[in-house]
Amino acid sequence: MSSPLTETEAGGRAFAAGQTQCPFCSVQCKIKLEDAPTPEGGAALRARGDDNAASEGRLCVKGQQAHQHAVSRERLRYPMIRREGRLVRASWAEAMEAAVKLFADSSERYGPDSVGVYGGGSLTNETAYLLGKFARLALGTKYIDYNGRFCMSAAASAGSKTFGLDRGLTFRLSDIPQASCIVLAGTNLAECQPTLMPYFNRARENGASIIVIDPRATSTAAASDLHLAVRPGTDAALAAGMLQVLLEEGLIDETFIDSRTRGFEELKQRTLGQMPLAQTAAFCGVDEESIRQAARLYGRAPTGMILTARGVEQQTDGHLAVREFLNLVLATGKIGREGCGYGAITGQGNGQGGREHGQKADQLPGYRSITNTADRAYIASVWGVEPERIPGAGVSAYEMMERIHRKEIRTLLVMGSNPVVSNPNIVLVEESLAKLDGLIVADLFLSETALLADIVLPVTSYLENEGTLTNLEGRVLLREAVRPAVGEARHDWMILCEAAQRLGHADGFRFRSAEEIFDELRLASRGGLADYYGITYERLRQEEGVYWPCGEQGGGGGLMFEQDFAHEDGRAVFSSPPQTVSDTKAVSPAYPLILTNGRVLSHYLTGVQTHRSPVLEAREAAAFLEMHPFAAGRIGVREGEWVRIESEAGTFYARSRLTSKIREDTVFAPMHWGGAQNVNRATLPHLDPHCKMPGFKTTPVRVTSCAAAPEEAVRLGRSLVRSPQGRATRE
Ligand SMILES: Nc1nc2c(c(=O)[nH]1)N[C@H]1C(S)=C(S)[C@@H](COP(=O)(O)OP(=O)(O)OC[C@H]3O[C@@H](n4cnc5c(=O)[nH]c(N)nc54)[C@H](O)[C@@H]3O)O[C@H]1N2
Ligand SMILES: Nc1nc2c(c(=O)[nH]1)N[C@H]1C(S)=C(S)[C@@H](COP(=O)(O)OP(=O)(O)OC[C@H]3O[C@@H](n4cnc5c(=O)[nH]c(N)nc54)[C@H](O)[C@@H]3O)O[C@H]1N2
Ligand code: SF4
Ligand SMILES: [Mo]
Repeated sequence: MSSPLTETEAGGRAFAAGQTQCPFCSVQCKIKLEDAPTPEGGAALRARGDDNAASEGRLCVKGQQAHQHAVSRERLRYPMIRREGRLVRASWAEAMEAAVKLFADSSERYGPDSVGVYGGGSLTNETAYLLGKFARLALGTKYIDYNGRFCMSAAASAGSKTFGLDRGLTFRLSDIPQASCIVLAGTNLAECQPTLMPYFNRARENGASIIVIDPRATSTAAASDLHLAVRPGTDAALAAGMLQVLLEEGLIDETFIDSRTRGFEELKQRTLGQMPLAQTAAFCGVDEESIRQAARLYGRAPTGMILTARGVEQQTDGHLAVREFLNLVLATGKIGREGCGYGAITGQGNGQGGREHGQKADQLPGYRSITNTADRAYIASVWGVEPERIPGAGVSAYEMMERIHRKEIRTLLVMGSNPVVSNPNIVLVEESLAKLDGLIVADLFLSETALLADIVLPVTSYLENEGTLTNLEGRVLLREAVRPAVGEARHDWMILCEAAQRLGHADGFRFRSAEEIFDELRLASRGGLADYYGITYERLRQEEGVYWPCGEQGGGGGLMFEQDFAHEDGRAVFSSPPQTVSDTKAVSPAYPLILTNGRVLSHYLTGVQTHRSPVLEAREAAAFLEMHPFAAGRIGVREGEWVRIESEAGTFYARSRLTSKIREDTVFAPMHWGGAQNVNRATLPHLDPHCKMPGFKTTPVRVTSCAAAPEEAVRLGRSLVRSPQGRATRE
């Protein structure tokens, strides 16, 4: 097996300057990395945007600084094993032997399903594919899921049910300027995919109206024509209200509905019996006229797009809320032609590819289903095993934590995620991880989760690891390595191959390069919904990425559903669920405010990477709580002081930030901090029944000033809570 070049082999310094790709969000901006002399005569790295079809040469502040974490001294350089309570240096042979022993012992004593695997959307397609294969064949467990459950599951399940297929954007980025009306619901593009903003600005210059639906007047809303400051968790009702207006005012496309869809009559009946628009408006906390105006702008526009992101989707009714927006797309026939379509704005760098090739509990490569007999038989034939060898469906990411809590899962491998910060209901998750017989974490850093591990495996970063990633528009991109591995770090896929061999499953895991894995993935995805068969490394090197589906016949066009949808009869499906208001969202005298959460420009997810970049960390160094000055005034909270935020699930701390850009009944915290500043200490474990997405974005809370004891908050913010077994802690 080939191994990555070590620093010594490469002369202890960088390879020649090269082209890479930002490790953060789903745009996957291309980067030219250069050695640049510093004024002091030293050498540093400089990142410049590299021209390409998606980002058009732009980079945001995170992309400009991404290499800072990759070259950080805090990178893990060697494996570690916990001995007498402390993580100490070990050789790869020792660490792998110990990891495999944990898997094997667990499996022997409690059965193969006592081992769990937890992946992530930053992993390359090759690693994500191999992780699924590793779980099913080498470990023989049904329990695998990944952090994308918290990210894409609502939109993905809604897209699959409505169109028969889920690909983030159903159009090309370059189509955006052609749209005459764009609805941005629960997305803060300006901070989360900043390099895409020029596409929307161009649409506006062409006369498009932009409608933003968000409880906060975000920087995205600042660039809009109409902002609906919706009460968190009420988007489904809002979209249903917009449909009511479209029907009342005859702004629907009957030809499209007749020829290309199913289920409109039921939806029409539901809508007739729906609550009056004034009541919807009151429920959503916006005025009736704005709902009418939004519906008219979208309905009357000759072309239009609707995009949703986590604000709409991370709800206990996220699946249905997205489907209500999709009803609008279908009812107006705004899909399958230029300037039209729906987009679920994928989040992570490989949030798209990471959800296609088998690291999801119910999924096999190529978007195949693990419960479908033909799909199982096909993948079994590619893997050279009997279909019975492939276990059945497992459970979602948070449900794995519950099973760990119940001691059904005893050993867990985490690759590319920091679940002890990113899951909802962290109090339970901490207890769960402390109960494990074995926790093995493969990461770049000692993340909050790695700190709890029994075995820590150092992996290569985006600068060092070659592979493909699929961006938010379904464009597969090849990211080549530009630097040697740091210390003894290994590629994720190599770790999986070696573990499989040590578990006695060398067959099927004898890969010598990422490209060899990709070639097997191509075959495994062949004929599936996400078909990569026609994509090769050679093609990816020559073209600026290739769109899937791309089968034997080529394909690879970016605009979807021009003729047919992906359901067997070629039609898209309306949904008409009865209107319900989930009581988990209700505030009460004890918890009178609604806590929502999200992102800021300079940090990425749980912050493991961006907190290690000095430039990014300098921009935001602590969690904050955005609050309306009136709400703050009522409870005596002053600007900049520490506040305690409590829900039924738990408590976290943040510094208050007073702003009239947020609804009075809502507070907002970023998700980028762990420890006592982790917003997920307060989020609740309620899951959407359709897709198991947690209701991250709507939690009833109370806020109190803790000006009297700010040290408590600061101290807790910097250290992790010691677990019952005295596992690890960060000093
Ligand atoms: N800078 C930065 N960029 C990122 C990331 C990051 O961590 N940092 N993460 C990446 C990832 S993985 C993802 S998933 C994406 C996320 O991208 P987004 O979904 O755009 O990000 P969020 O900030 O989580 O949420 C978006 C907006 O939803 C609003 N919101 C909250 N509750 C509601 C609601 O009930 N209804 C509506 N309509 N809106 C609501 C919030 O106020 C927020 O402005 O970003 C990607 N890009
Ligand atoms: N309250 C609240 N919670 C949320 C959200 C929210 O909006 N609100 N958003 C949710 C969403 S959308 C997401 S995507 C999740 C993300 O949640 P996490 O999965 O916890 O996100 P990251 O912080 O990206 O953690 C990734 C870890 O993998 C490591 N890593 C990076 N690249 C690699 C690699 O190539 N290989 C390996 N082995 N490791 C690597 C990083 O160092 C880091 O420790 O959080 C979810 N949690
Ligand atoms: S974070 Fe996203 S928008 Fe910013 S440079 Fe990276 S890929 Fe591009
Ligand atoms: Mo995400």
